[in-house]
Amino acid sequence: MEKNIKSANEAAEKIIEWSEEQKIETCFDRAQRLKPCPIGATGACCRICHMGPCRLVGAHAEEEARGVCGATLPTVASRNLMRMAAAGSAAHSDHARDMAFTLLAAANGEAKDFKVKDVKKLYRIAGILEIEFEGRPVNDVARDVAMTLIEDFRRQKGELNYIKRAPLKTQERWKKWGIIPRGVDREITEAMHRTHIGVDHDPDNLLLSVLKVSLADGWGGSMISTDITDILFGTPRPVKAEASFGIFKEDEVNLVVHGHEPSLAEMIVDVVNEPELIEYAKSKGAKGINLGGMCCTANEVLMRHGIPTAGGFTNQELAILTGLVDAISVDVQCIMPALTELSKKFHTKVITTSHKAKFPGATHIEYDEHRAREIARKIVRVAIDNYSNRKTEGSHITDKFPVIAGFSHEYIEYMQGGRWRASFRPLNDAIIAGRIRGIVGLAGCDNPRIPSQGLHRFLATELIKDDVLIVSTGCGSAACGTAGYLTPEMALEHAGPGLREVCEAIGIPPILHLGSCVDNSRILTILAAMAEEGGLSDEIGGMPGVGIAPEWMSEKAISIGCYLAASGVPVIFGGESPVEASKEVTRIMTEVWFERFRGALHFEPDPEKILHLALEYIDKAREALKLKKYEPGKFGAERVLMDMAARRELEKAAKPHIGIY
Ligand code: NFS
Repeated sequence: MEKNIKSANEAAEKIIEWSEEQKIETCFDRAQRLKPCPIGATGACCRICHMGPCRLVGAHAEEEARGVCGATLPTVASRNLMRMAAAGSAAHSDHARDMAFTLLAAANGEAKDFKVKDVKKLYRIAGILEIEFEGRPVNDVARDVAMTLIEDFRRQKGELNYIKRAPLKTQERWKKWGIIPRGVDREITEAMHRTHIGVDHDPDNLLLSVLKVSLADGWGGSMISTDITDILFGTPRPVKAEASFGIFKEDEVNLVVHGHEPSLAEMIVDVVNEPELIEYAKSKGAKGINLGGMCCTANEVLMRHGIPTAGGFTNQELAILTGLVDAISVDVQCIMPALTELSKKFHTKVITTSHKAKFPGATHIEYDEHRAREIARKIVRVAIDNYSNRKTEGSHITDKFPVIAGFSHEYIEYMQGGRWRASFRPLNDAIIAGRIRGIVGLAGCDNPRIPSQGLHRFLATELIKDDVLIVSTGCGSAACGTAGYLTPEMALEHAGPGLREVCEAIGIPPILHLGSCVDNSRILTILAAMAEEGGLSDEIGGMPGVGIAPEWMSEKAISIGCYLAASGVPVIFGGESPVEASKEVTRIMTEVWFERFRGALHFEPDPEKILHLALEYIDKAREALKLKKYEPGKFGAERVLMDMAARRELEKAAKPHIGIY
């Protein structure tokens, strides 16, 4: 009998097998037991009022099927999508709001444990926001930046501050179709209003509003969060770290930070090195304190401090199953409620820290940025105190892989020319020359309904083989990291010859880890910079770039997919479509959106087809831009060692001012 693989990650699979032997249930078992409702899964179930739920199936299963109020299938499917996008936008934006208030409190001297770490980034953002910064005290500038960005949440009329960061042509498209967000909160409220019974029933109009509420995330919440996090904790630069379950240490206190908001985690990173706490750990018999991360909080502290990651969404229960985690401190989003029940079978303490996210059975230590250090210490002490309760049971796994992370927009710019000539010219030129075929943003969750992390791995290897540079975020990065893909060696072994040359010349991996899911905003600013640099498209639309979220599951992923589509990026999601039931909605999201915005949102369960569609989009964009036809293996069919002669040859072939070669 063929083995039923639940995770494509070998270490994860070993733990899952162990849990099966122990008869301990995980999300993988529940995913197999609970089949998705075929009506709800395709967007045909309306449950927004109490005349229903109306299930639009049966004799009138086509587009004309109606609920009790008369709402048609396209209306119902687009309303369902809108609620997902609104929730996703709200999640990222509420996170961003907390970051903005933390910056404000730090600037006012009220959150004494935090201060502006990256003054250069603060000035850069102040410049974008047209805030005077020269000669002013840093905290005054920080206060003005925080207040200006806080305005983005509550503004009633006008435009989000960052809309102007998009290329003009992209902005014009938004203007033409009326989807420029005014204020984040207003768009989310309006999305909820429009989807109330008896309001908006025109699928096209509803779907435009899906784009609007999602743009409020991409060019609002997420971008604000990325910028403020960089300002407070530093803009990432490449760091070396490790990934997978082997990061846990048998003889040290293992504390995991899990969730999304980085302020508390930053403070924990700081306090675990305090001599008193290390001494305290030693007094309990441990050799030290070992901090690891999970999901996007992991990505935040990995990008800035090289804190190792145990992986993404589907790895969280498995971390507890190692038996080595003394405490897991969670903040918000993507935290499985199953953790508390599971932790009872082990010694792990689950610590909740946000008033927004409480779990029955967890220890609650509420985070307050005004007392961040004190609270961080308290959490570390809980983990230390629990070390002696560690039992021997658990699936102890030693697998771990090196990871290079930390590719911010700023660093990518810097690596292409150094301090004085930083630009996107070399990247654009490498694409123009066909050395790099295109760019794919590989993002989104991992999912227990398929052999989890497998699609990320398949697409990552296939795309780089085809000379496609990958930028990854969120659990896409975690899936690549825990498979050992986030290293420069990956380019030597798996990348196509053109991409390999570029990677070798700069010394970068072919998969660039950009950060957490809110850092998908870095993809927007990178694409905007590439448009501004010239030689490719003069807007985000039309670039040889595609977004892929092969294992998505969260509402945040829908919001991300939609803001990328509205910005001009064709996006392909894996799995079955949540609007599958309506052909009209599917048509609007693919054909109509592409016509208007040069972006689209597809759902495609077949991984081979995802790959094919992505490459087709890239090649068509190259053709429309009149770039050289991509020829596989054209560049350096044999492995080229980049000696000076080779560099000169390359420089001749490309434009003379190329900096990275
Ligand atoms: Ni993104 Fe990050 Fe992961 Fe999915 Fe959840 S952790 S914010 S939503 S599961 S990628």
